[in-house]
Amino acid sequence: MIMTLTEEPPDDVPRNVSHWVQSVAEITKPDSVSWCDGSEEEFSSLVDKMVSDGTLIKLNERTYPNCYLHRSDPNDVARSEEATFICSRDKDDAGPTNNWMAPDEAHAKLRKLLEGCMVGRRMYVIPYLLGPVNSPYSQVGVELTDSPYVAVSMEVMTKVGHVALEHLRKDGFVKGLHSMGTLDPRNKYICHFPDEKLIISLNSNYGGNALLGKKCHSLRLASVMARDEGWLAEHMLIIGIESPDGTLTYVTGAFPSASGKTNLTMLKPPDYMKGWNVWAVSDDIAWVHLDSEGTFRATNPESGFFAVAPNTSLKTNPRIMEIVKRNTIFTNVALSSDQTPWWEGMGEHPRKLWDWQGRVWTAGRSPGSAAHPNSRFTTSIRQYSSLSPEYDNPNGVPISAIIFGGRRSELVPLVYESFSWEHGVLMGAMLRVETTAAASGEVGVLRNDPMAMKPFCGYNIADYFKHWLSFTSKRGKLPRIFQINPFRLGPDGRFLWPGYGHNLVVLKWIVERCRGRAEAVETPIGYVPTPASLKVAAMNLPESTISELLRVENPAWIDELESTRLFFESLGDKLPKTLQQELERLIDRLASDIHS
Ligand code: OXD
Ligand code: MN
Repeated sequence: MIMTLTEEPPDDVPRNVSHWVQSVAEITKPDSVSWCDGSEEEFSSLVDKMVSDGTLIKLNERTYPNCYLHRSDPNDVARSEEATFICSRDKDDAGPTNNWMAPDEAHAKLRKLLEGCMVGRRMYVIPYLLGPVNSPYSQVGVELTDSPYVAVSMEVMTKVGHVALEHLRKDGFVKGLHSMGTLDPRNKYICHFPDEKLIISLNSNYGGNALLGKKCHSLRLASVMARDEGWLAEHMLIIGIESPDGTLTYVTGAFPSASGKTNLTMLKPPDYMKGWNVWAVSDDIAWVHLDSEGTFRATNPESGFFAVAPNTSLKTNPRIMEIVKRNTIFTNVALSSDQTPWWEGMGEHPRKLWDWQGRVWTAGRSPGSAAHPNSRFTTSIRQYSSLSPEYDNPNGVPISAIIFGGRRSELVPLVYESFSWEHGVLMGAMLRVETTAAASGEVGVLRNDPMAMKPFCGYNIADYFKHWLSFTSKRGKLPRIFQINPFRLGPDGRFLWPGYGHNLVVLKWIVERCRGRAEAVETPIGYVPTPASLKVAAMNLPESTISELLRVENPAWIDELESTRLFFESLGDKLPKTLQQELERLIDRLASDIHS
């Protein structure tokens, strides 16, 4: 029985919200409408209902209390970039890296698909708040969905109910309409209407396509608002790095999907780094505003983790392994006979296993992996013991550095720092990384993913670069900019750097650069650490490995910049001149270094 869901809007619902809900219901024709209040009772009753109709499988209550497994449609397992559209009035505003559809055309097409799509279903109304309570930076959205799985996931990932309605009275809200429809991949659309602050998503039930507060609102629509209002909505983690003297240095980091952002956010310091710690503020998204003093301040719009399961283990991320053992929804992981979840990279696999589609799976005999490579867990950030006490700060945390990263088996050194903000913007703009399973499509191919925002920037990427560059003219204390690459391979095809907890050595160098303490050598691409400044003695890494990790190979960089040049050319006339000049300068530095 769903006790807390009512057919009538609660008293605190403003009329503009109830009118919109009614107008959507007239088109989609759900059997009933339920207003979500985000309470525990509501969560439990939704979960119970899904367990009884098979949408969720209850996991072992003794070892995984209050945990559930959801198996998605096998054709609906990742973000669908090919079905994602920016419906700006002007095509040029969507730019060359987005799919565009004219708003009228999109409305007409979607209207047909929406007609009666919720018949026989309940429509959930989910008012949600993104960001800290009482923060000038927070935003409200209302998602309408016919998926109870989306409803409970939104209750983990955002703040649902009264708290959102309270904020809504002060500011406007983003409208999000989602229907699983028939899950027909040929009619899948994730459409964003920046001028109407509206998202319509049809025929998918996968996280990034369906939890509209996440990529659709917090990044695609928010990036447009950020451009117009002078702030940044970024695909970035936020962490506070505590050094032994108790000082906290906050940094943000942009890495493409499934490239270790969650692991870095939850880094557990290695034994040889006593007194250091990493406090999590966000593992995926950062909203960064300039305050009246000119400090960049970052908040996390989200309230949960929606992270990739495979390769998460006690070795790679011991801190998350603690928290996914309770109150967690798993999607597309494998299941053992004692009802516990399993995925590749977790450790030895149990004798009997069902794969992510519920089929019996035997290692060495069954095809493919037991868990889907993009299987996920959804869990509340509140469960995390190293959550920064500043997570809730309505003013956010002050940012000293911005880090770019991603998988590069060659070329990019372990860490280096830009010469200036403009050079750092170039570093982000030319980010080219190996693709992962988070989006549908080929895995492991190099693609340009500027600032890790290629799939998430809601407007013309060239204008986005211009927006980044505009911060030099503001009265701001610009953060330093770095790039890191823990994924460089040696000649034997193995990772040169041990990664995971050891990445704190790299973060320490960054912190010390921010404090003007760590040494670096000037190379054509930027400041690279001296081997001594990395102080890796305790890690017993041979000196030759360290030099390999820090090596800057000029001819290979010149080749890389050729592909940057082609990428920039593909962006057309809007590419800011400053960025072009930065690129030419970098090429000149590399060329003259070769010839000197
Ligand atoms: C995510 C993604 O789910 O980036 O965070 O795809
Ligand atoms: Mn992400």
